[in-house]
Amino acid sequence: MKYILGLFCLSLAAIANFSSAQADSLANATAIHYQIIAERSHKPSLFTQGFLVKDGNFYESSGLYNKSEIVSYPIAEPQSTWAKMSASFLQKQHLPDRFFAEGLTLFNNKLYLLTWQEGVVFVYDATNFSLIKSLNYKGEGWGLTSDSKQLIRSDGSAQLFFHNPDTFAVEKTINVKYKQEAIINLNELEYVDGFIWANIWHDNRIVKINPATGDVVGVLDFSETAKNLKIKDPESVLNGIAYDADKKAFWITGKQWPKMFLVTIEH
Ligand SMILES: [Ca+2]
Repeated sequence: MKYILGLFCLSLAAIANFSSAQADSLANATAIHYQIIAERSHKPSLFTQGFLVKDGNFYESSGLYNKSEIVSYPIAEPQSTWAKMSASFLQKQHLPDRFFAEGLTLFNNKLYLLTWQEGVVFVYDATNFSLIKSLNYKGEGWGLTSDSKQLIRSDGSAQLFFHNPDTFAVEKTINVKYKQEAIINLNELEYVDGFIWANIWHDNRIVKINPATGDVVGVLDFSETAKNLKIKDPESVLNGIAYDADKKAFWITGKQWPKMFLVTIEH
């Protein structure tokens, strides 16, 4: 028992060292300065996996087996509190119980939804959330975004996969790094003005990535705001970056977070 406990402690220490090694490798990256200009409620039952904005509405996917769904709702804060927010979902679609919803993106008025380990991407009509088709892929699904030509997927590693939107075949991959050190655990994604933004799983930082090289060009540290939420569940991590083109700002939230924040980048 002692031996097993020792091994357990050792592996915990290894994990801690590994993540602090990554923390250190990003510590010297250029800090992205930002300002929180607004906040609003976020429904804490949503285990946020994909998050985006289009034409005044949020589109969000929520994970976990038996509970996975995609929803849309207006950016304008409802008069009622989040507790009544389910009434104000514009559209909602549940997944079959055996699928764990992951990253979500919009391409040609279609919503593409990854699944975690099921190897299936679902394609929905963005207007009414009806299922158009499903496609298969190999590997895990974590985050998803689009540069208007290809769909870009993360799988929890330092690699990003560029998929053909019609066939979902992988056409290109890049390795995300800062000064040659791999940046792993890339999760929710957002493509904005020629750069990919990715939040790091179990970390409160968001990296800005050059999609041509995979180089991290800046780091946005959201730790202070995340810690102020005083969330108890260790899995309720920051996960959700949605660019609001009208406001030229990012909405940032997390899994089961009670709030989301509107953030402008200072140049
Ligand atoms: Ca996103």
